[in-house]
Amino acid sequence: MAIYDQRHECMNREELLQLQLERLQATVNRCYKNVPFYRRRLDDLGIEPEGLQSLDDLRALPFTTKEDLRASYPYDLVAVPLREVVRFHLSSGTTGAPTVIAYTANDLQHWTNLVARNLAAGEITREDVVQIFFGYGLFSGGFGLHQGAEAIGASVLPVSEAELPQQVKIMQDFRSTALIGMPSYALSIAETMERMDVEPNSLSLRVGLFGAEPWSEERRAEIEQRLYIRAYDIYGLSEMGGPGVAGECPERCGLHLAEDHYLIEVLDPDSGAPVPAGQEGELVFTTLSKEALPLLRYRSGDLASVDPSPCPCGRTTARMSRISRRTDDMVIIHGMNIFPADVAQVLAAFPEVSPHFQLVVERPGALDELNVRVELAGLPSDIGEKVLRLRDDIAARLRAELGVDLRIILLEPRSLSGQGGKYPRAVDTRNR
Ligand code: DLL
Repeated sequence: MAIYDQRHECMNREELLQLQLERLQATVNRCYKNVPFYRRRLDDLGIEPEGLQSLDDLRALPFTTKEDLRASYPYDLVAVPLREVVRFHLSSGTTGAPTVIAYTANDLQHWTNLVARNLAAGEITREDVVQIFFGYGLFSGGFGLHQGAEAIGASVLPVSEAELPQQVKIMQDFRSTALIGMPSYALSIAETMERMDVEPNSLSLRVGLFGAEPWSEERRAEIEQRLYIRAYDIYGLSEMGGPGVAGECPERCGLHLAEDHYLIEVLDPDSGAPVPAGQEGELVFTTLSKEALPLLRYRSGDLASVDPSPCPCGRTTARMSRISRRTDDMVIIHGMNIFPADVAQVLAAFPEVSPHFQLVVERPGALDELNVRVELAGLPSDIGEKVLRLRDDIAARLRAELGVDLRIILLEPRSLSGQGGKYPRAVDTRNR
């Protein structure tokens, strides 16, 4: 099976560590020189970039958080003059406080190559007809995978988020061999095919690369059985440029991390101390090659373990496990990342409801659904009419703010808060 970038994916580990150190030094220098936010942070800690002499010195550097990125919207963390920036994407978060990703021409080139590595590891070749149903737009998924697939030389169909029957028709007409998108969407396509009486073996599908939301081995098995493909996991996050951070190889024993472009720490989310090798912790990323948006020790909120042992496929890069869960209550639905804090902000404008609510994500049929269970502050006297109007008002405001469809379920006063406030802010039943 082809390895896209043999030199970097199969590097001797000592050579890799040396490359990481050199790139880390350059990155910290760039941050210090060009980003006032980082200069202040490093000055406050008395850290001089020249003092960074080993990879262990990374631990003295400050963390960067999602809040830091939001606070710097739109350009405050950009480390190059704007004329050097050739592309922006926005995180798929809410409309209220998005985070910006900026790319120079070199950043785009690296990004393309990293995604191409994942595609080659997932068996995609220039013979493939690749149907991409990630969204093309501010979300990094569509463009990111598109560029990588073109670099491989595959024939690319940028179908984006078309209606499901159209996806099926294109699969038939163009004999798509590879599907790329969100795993939940792949299952929706499978269900649509069944409804349209299209047999998977009448198609040419062979392989699929899926990511951008949590999924499980059970979900993988279901996708493989219903679409007659081999399914691979790909991982990334906007703050690191989008997809291309890690991807599975045919051994499917973890996702190979692009360690020559990202320095990965696995830390205890509470203490911030490294966890023992092989144990689960929060993935914390430092960019090593980014020009437009270098980030130091970015707290991803994703929990996984990392295994640095060599893989039978020949790649020497460490492998991360599937993301098991997150440190916060972010839920991902239809590719949108929803934070309970943003929901709370919208609900705060409604005096009729208490601050207690719960996000429940389910998959009752073909599509994932988001239910927001909201506790009423008290019971209005003319309860029927008022409650219906309130429910519709809240739903409309949340839909506009979060950019996803959802249903509001109003609960009697104290049905959540009565439990001593000990209830999860988000419940995701999709992967159970
Ligand atoms: O989802 C980038 C991406 C696009 C990755 C296409 C893969 C394919 P964001 O919208 O910023 O970026 O969401 C990033 O999604 O922190 C994880 O919590 C979650 N996530 C991404 N890939 C996976 C995966 C893109 N394979 C957030 N498994 C991350 C589980 C994933 N969770």
